[in-house]
Amino acid sequence: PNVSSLRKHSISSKDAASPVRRVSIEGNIAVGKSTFAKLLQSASPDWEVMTEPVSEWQNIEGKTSKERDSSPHATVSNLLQMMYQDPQRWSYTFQTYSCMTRLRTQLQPPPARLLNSKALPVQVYERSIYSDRYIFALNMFELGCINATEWMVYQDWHSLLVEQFGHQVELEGIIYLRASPQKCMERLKLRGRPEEKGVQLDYLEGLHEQHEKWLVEKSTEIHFKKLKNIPVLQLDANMEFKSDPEAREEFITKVTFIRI
Ligand code: TTP
Repeated sequence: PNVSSLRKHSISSKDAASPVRRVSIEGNIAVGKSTFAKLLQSASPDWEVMTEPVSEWQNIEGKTSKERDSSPHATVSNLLQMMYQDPQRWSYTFQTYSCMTRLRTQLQPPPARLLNSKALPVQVYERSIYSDRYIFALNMFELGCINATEWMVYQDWHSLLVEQFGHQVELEGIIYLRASPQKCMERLKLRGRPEEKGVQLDYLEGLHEQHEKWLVEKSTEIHFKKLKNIPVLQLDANMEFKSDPEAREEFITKVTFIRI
């Protein structure tokens, strides 16, 4: 199927269980997923982006929102920074939290504007609960930053979450923004997120390999049947699609018309 045919399909299934189609944008750190997501959103009112909850990983308050109101001095932790500073100690905790916060975000109902749309709404996710597991957590396990017991526990609860909630965040397709690790490194430096200062090229190379194995070579051992058959649209994200209008146009055209 292509995205436009997915849209046709969704006309007839508008009253079915899920009134929206969902697509996930995948790709290496700093490849430009959020830039691309904004581009899609601006290209059509029927596309709605669910952004990644990175700021929650940078500011964890050890209290519920109610408790926070009555105690403004709660400690704030930056789990993203803790993970980069001491990956052996914090990777498991980070991966638990990033997956949980993502699921919570993605489970939120689409805005009324989208549901009332006469057209065919598409929700665009920046990453998915699948890249949490098959890119990052797996990579950390292979690097020895998540130990065998933590990996077992992670996979166990992850599978349970997918079994229980997977149908509510089910994907129609994946858009893979594919760029060289060197290009991602350039963009990472340009953006200058303080927590990522110590990220080395070999870490990005490892993550690139994980994306290739999952989305191109299809050699990652995937535990969910539906995920194995999801169409993947690959886009050459080495192109400067942030600043080059032609590249942007090409991407939009491909997403709308090309088979994925
Ligand atoms: P990304 O999800 O790659 O987001 P990004 O802001 O780099 O994307 P883009 O520039 O393409 O829009 O990662 C955000 C940060 O969180 C990054 O430092 C990597 C880290 N991270 C992990 O370590 N483990 C994870 O499971 C995830 C999802 C992110």
